Amino acid sequence: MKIGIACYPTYGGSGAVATELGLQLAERGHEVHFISYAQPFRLTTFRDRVFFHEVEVPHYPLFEYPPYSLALAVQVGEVTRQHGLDILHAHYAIPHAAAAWMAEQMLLDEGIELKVVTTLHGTDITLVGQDPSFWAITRFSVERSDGVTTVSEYLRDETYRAFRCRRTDIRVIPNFVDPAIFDRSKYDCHGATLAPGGEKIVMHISNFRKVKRVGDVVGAFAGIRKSVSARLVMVGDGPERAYAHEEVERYGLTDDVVFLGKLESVAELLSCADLFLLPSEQESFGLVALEAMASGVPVVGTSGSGLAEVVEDGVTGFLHPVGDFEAMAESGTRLLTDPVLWTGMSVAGRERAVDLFRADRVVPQYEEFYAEVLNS
Ligand code: GMT
Repeated sequence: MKIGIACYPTYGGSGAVATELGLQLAERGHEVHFISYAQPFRLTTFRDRVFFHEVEVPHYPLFEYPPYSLALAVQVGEVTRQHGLDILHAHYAIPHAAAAWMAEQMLLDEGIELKVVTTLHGTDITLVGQDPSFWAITRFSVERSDGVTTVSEYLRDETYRAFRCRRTDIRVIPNFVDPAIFDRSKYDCHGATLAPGGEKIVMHISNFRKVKRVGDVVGAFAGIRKSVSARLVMVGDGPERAYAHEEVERYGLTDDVVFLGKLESVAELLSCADLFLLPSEQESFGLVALEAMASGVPVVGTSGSGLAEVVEDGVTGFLHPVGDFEAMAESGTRLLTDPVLWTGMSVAGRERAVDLFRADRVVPQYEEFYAEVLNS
């Protein structure tokens, strides 16, 4: 198949999933065309059958808000005409699904049929899409997609609830991981640098948005630190980073916490971790928790959203209600002080990641879905 992928190129779950999916599809013999305003950050080297098409938005004094969605729709049309795309896979509804619909309509006028598959990732449905400025267009573009997937059952149900989508039959296809990359035995751990005194390494990786509740990461770590010699490694950056620093100072933990900023070497870093904390308000899936599990790192996080479909509570980690960082501290302390419990959860996490979420189990589900949509 010839597949176009419209996605965000930046750090963040949807861009990472879109890029990894495209690369996996190319390895399986498909021709893949990424369409975005910059080269996707995980697309670093030349790959056979993989192409990148940049969307350029001209600057014009009248444009206080440059119309990216229009330029994207035009570029999707252009790539379809030039390369004969069969499918355009839009990742994250806003604005990709709407731009894809515009491109589809323009092409139809020329007698060219392009099918659109939209994958909803999370905040496009649970936060941004529900803003009154975007609700109607999100609902419209979801309903007008030829096929729609969500990364969890939680997100599918949330889409039906929040958007009252009646015409749409949503398929759940979970996120995936490459177990050969997320494998702690593969890397020389930087533990000696991150925790020079041999302390346990507690890790958090995110885009530091409000929904991640980085204050609870620090709160849970403060609880763990009372009885465990440990260091907190914070990876990523975003609007709540300054608040996280303030919390670290407030707890008097400045010497025990290191902020590494944005780094791409997530697999390498996870290979040093003893515990992963993800206390988010909600996660439609929690890709980074899956990557931690594949790396043999038990996860302590929140119940009540898609994370519960990834982390098996009591088996591969512990889940607690949102905001209960004291319970998270207790679970984290248990894990870090009981080697038998830790090993059991580390092994179970790796097994669950490989059995249920390995790339070569999940990617064929997209191929089957594309085929269904093309034949519909
Ligand atoms: O908030 C983020 O972490 C970024 C966001 C995105 O779309 O870039 O992530 C969402 O998509 C990821 C990939 O499908 C999921 O693993 C995350 O759970 C989801 N984030 C939230 O639901 C908050």
